Amino acid sequence: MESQAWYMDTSDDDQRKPHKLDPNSPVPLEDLQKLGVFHRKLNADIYEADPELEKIRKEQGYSYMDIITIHKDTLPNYEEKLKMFFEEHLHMDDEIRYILEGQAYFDIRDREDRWIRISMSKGDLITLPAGIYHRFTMDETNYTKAMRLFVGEPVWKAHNRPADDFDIRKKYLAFLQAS
Ligand code: KMT
Ligand code: NI
Repeated sequence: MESQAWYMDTSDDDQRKPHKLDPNSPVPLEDLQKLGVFHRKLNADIYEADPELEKIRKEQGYSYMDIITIHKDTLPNYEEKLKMFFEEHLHMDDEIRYILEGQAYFDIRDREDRWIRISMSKGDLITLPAGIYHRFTMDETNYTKAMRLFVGEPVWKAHNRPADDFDIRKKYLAFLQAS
């Protein structure tokens, strides 16, 4: 699969633009995996009855799911929420998102604290590990519909950076050391 992730430039231009370096500096899937980030492709056309998705949900214990449509006409407090999503943060649990329609970007920090941008479009399922610093943005199409998966009762609370004193952050850093 062609790489859908790249190192970002540092320009403060519109967050919805790709922000690729020139020349582009792609990040292979294996490098994402070493950061604990898993990115795979499913068939979103059959998400309502997809045996592959069912299998992943069973194996990973993703008991909870809902669907969020991110568009200015469908998401209450759209601008405010987009601002929150783009604040660098971490969670106490894995963030699992499956893109059903449209597209968007997840940005994650690598071990040298550089931003990697991951392009997500229809069929992409991503798991960001608990404790990783990340953020989310729409791209220039301004529309995405995503499934949110969770182990048990969802906790959406985001802890903005700095959040280095949390055990989950220390645990993630220990994982990086070992991987
Ligand atoms: C988060 O915590 O970063 C998000 O929930 C992103 C938006 S959901 C597609
Ligand atoms: Ni998040």
